[in-house]
Amino acid sequence: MAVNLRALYAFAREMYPKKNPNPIQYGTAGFRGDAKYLDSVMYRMGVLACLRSRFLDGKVIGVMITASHNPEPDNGVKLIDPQGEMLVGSWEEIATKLVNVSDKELEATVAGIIEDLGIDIGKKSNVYVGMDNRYHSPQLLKAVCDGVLSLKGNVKEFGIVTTPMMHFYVVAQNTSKAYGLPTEEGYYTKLITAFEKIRGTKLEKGNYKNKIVFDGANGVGARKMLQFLKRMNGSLNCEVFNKGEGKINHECGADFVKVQQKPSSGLPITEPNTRCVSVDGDADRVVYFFTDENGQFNLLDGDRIATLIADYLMDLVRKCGLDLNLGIVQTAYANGASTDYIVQKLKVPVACVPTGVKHLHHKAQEYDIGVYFEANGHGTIVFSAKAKEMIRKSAETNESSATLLNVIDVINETVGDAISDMLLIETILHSKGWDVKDWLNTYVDLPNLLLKVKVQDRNCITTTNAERTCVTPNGLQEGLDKIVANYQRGRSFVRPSGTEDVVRVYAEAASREDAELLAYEVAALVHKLAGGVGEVPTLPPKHNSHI
Ligand code: 16G
Ligand code: ZN
Repeated sequence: MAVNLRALYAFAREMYPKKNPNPIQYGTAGFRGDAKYLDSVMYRMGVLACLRSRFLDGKVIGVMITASHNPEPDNGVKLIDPQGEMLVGSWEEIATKLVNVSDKELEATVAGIIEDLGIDIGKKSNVYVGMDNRYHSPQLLKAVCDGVLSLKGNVKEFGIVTTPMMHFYVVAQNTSKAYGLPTEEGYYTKLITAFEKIRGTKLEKGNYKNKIVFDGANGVGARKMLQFLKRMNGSLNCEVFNKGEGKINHECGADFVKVQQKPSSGLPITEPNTRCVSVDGDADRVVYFFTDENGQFNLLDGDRIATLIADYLMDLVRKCGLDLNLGIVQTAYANGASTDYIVQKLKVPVACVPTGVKHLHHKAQEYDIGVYFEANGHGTIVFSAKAKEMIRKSAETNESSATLLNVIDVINETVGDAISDMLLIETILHSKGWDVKDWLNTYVDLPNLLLKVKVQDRNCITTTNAERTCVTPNGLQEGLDKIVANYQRGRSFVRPSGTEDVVRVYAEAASREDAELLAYEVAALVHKLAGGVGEVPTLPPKHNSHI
């Protein structure tokens, strides 16, 4: 099949001219930015997805249009590799190059990619595309489709979906449906069937009450949760709020709750200790929270979720009598108390990797059962092929193994999935007869704070040791070590953000006051040594903690 690359330029010039004069980079979560500049980015990502599929013998490549927890008017795009993983690093560079060339250079750049990688342009190409519910998403989706079509690839539109649903479809199709059916019904059916089998008919146990409040962040997760509930026949008593009447992620959702450490607005909670769950705009992150009878807000974040799941799975694996190793993967943002709990109480191996799902996912695949979560609530569990096979065999005779098989089916192993994670957490709390307080009582979080520092060029900060040690600029790590040494249980690190033009500062210490002082001392040091822009960060007089 001859593909006329000339058409690429004509299309680009007429329909999707490049408007953004500033270079953009394929970061930890793809391209993100103001939607008004993204038409040409989407078109070119359609082109790239089509090439990638051809490069991989026609395997399905996914394209998800979303800016996750960012507010509007942002939007974004990321590519999904055949096994449901994030786009491989070497193609991130190609993506960055392709998006930044001028319209005129497009044809030659694509020709160069085809030649360099020896892509057979006559091969089949299959691309799946989905989007979140931002108002500009449909127009951007059309641009992606046109990109695929301009190289004569096949494109299938899935409309409004969560990010993890898109990952699910890609894997389902590429595994010849062994993972599930690559349809919306296939996704619901797999998760709900497994969830209801484990839950049985006794819906309440011990302290566990079948009542949960769901904050949908005015994003796609709310719509999909309502679809789940329609099909669940009351097995989960869940009320959905922030269904889309307000702005996406605005004063609600998992990121707001985690960063601001307060409940989302729009939730009519009257009863203290009500179990609340918040997802982000594209429903790949989840955190729990509740306000107790003293009005105290309590957060159960990704670290809590990881420890709860690991504890439950270890117990289940023991009952199965199977020799399977389980490990937990965290990032530097994990609360020090959670890491202590994992090492001392759970006695499970724990690894620390750089921020971003791809790093966690790959590390987790080194275990038979790998549990990975970022503190922000992004994570899942992966089971090796060997583990699945052993569990499947054992399930013929062992009831715990049969339960574990269903647990695997509740989990969306392809990527963090807020709704699937929530169904698993509900399963575990139900099985333990726990409510949120029992869960919170497992350990006490160290007070912590996250700050942003604006600098001229955030890339002047480079790190090693899973982002826990600064390499450049000179003297920053030494200075940071000196400051930290003055604080009891003090820990701090700095890293350039992968999604915003800022440097992030994390600090934790034995008391809230100390965590705040430490964070501001480190932020001031970063400002001084890394070319800070504007005012030196200083602790606000009223100890207003969350910036
Ligand atoms: C992206 C990452 C998320 C990470 C966040 C950090 C994926 C799919 N998403 O949203 O895992 O926590 O970036 O943002 O990898 P930052 O670099 O701005 O701190
Ligand atoms: Zn997200």
